[in-house]
Amino acid sequence: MNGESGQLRVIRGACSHDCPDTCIWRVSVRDGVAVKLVGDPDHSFTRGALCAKVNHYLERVYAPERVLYPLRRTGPKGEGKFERVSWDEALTGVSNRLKQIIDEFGPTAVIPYSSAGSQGVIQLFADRRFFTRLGATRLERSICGDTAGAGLAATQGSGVGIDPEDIVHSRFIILWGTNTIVTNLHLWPFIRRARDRGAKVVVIDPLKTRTAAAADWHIRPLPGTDSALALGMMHVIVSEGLHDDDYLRRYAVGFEQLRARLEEYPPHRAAELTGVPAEEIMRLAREYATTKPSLIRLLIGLEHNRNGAMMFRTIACLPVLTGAWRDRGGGLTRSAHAATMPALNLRGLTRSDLEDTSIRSINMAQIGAALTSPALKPPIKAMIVCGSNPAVMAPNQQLVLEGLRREDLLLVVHELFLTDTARHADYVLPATSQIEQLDIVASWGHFYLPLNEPAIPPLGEAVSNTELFRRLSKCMGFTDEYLYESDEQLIETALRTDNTLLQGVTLERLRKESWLRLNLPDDWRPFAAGDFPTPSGKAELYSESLQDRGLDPLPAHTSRRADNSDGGRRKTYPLMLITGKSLHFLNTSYAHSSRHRKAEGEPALEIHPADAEARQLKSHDRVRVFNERGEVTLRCSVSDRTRPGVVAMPFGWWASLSEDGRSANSLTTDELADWGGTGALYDTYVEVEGAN
Ligand SMILES: Nc1nc2c(c(=O)[nH]1)N[C@H]1C(S)=C(S)[C@@H](COP(=O)(O)OP(=O)(O)OC[C@H]3O[C@@H](n4cnc5c(=O)[nH]c(N)nc54)[C@H](O)[C@@H]3O)O[C@H]1N2
Ligand SMILES: Nc1nc2c(c(=O)[nH]1)N[C@H]1C(S)=C(S)[C@@H](COP(=O)(O)OP(=O)(O)OC[C@H]3O[C@@H](n4cnc5c(=O)[nH]c(N)nc54)[C@H](O)[C@@H]3O)O[C@H]1N2
Ligand SMILES: [Mo]
Repeated sequence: MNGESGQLRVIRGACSHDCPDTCIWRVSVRDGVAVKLVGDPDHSFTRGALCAKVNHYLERVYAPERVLYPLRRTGPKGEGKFERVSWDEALTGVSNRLKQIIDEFGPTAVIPYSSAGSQGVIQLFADRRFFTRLGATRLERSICGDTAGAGLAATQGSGVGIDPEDIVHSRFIILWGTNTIVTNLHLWPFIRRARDRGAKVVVIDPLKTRTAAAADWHIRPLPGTDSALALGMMHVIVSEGLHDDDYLRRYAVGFEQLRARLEEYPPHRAAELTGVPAEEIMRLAREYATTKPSLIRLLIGLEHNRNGAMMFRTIACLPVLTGAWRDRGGGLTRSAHAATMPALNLRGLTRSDLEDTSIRSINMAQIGAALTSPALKPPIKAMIVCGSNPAVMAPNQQLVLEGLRREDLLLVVHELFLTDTARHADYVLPATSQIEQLDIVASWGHFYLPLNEPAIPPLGEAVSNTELFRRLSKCMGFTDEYLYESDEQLIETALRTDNTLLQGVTLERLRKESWLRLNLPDDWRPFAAGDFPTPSGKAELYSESLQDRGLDPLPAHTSRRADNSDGGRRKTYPLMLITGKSLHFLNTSYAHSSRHRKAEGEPALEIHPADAEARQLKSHDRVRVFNERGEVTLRCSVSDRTRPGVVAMPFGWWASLSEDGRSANSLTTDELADWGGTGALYDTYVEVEGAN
């Protein structure tokens, strides 16, 4: 890998962070040391620019605090005291404990906990074969995207939308519950190009985010009321005859039933439910239906609600009603994964054919309850974490920490840094960064597939996720060949598919060309002529499958927030709390780095002047934010960045580095959304008072 001494070599790769943009990069290496990492200027999506985080990626790689050797705990759980041990000692220690636990409680006393720390295809799924072989409790990894996808699928059969780059053809763009400039930065130049050609950009978000501030029009519904907003729009569209009769007749079912349902949502009722004036709803409906092409861009924000799936399902009816799918740049777009993931041979990669689906599964948003519940039989006695930081990212944080502090729990964490989760581990095992490992990265924000070649050898004794599970398999004495496939073999397996999207895409070709555009026609309109992969083959405005599952077959406003029907919580804790993503962090990653913390500034509770006044609070006051799950103390910032009844604080700050050892997720609920399995994190109520 090292070239001749002193020679500069450029190695191509791609970011593996859990972000839609999947930037393609070039790493300059001299004598085995990466000296520069820049965005690939030849890539039409990345265009040579990275982001506020990855601009400093080499600082992350070479950070003095990186975990480079296996560590064994020496102090109480959570204290973060460790001694260096050899890989042999660590693996023997882990496998001996695992074997004892399995002997006593059976393999389901073991649970994996992994998420998209690396979303490279082989690293992301690296743990699946091992835990299937073990027969461990299955983890429902649905914290991000599953409810959004399931909601869209109820209407259109899948989460597929148009190529995000086609947004340049759009003339009316709704960024609905997504903060593009912060979370999906590389899409913004495409939106700007559309705007230069006359497009109007609308943001629908309770908060005045950076994106909302940069838009032409900001609409601010109460959180969780977006179904009512969409139904109000549909009422106007249908009553004014702005719908596409021909498209509906050919490609949709249930228009008559929907029309009847819309009677319940005249603009004045939608206004009452959403807090958006009726005139604004009417204007939005008319402009949306009459400006073509019109596009709705969704991402994640909306799904973290108890009615998250229903909101996606309802919004997906809009482009069907107006026939927006007919136009290039029209329709809806959310996650490219909806098309690319089914194209990959994930069954072969994960060996899901070997999975015993009768084994219990636990939702990752409810890991706190799982680790602390006395009723769970067998209890969870071992958890192996890889590519996730549940101590900070999972809701109901105090319960999660209580679980992680259990002395009888074997906790193994494979990490680059001593995160809050790793601090509780019995063994911390060192993980490679993206420039030290091989992978292909399937993006959820565009349709290019990059190969990431390792640019430098692993630092210290770090190993990739795939290598970790090969080592664990060996020390458990497993002899099955499929547990020992090399990274190259795993990539080849993932690409072994007949799917047209991946036709001609091979590891060999990727090695030559570095990244490939997937085989989509230049002008790709997935639902221009129907072809919805629903049971009826049409867009389902009325869904029999939802009805069969005991759910409302029609779009509806199902939020319980606006009234007191959910146990009166609203009375005790009257403010809704949103805890969204931060510009300088990537979820909880980078939140320990002083550069990024400084850039992010001290975290603050955003509160509207009316709510602040009622509590005699002013900007910079220290406040206590609390509910039945916990409390967080921080400064407040009084402004109209939020709306009355809604407060916001950033997610991502580590509890161990926060006042009182608590951060945003100490307050969030671990209830799940209506369907799809995602945590309803943003469906959280709090009260705020001055703190001394
Ligand atoms: N810089 C940065 N980029 C990231 C990430 C990061 O941590 N930092 N994380 C990555 C990940 S994993 C993801 S999933 C994506 C998420 O990307 P986004 O979905 O864009 O981000 P969120 O912050 O979760 O939510 C977006 C917006 O939804 C709004 N929102 C919340 N509830 C409602 C509601 O009921 N109605 C409406 N209309 N709006 C609502 C919030 O106010 C917020 O501004 O970002 C990715 N990109
Ligand atoms: N309150 C609140 N909570 C949220 C959200 C929110 O908006 N608000 N968002 C939710 C969403 S959408 C998501 S996706 C989750 C994200 O939650 P997580 O998926 O847990 O993401 P991170 O918190 O960044 O943790 C990823 C960890 O993986 C490590 N890592 C990175 N690369 C590798 C690797 O190659 N190998 C290994 N072994 N480790 C690696 C990183 O150092 C990091 O500590 O959080 C969810 N939680
Ligand atoms: Mo996410």
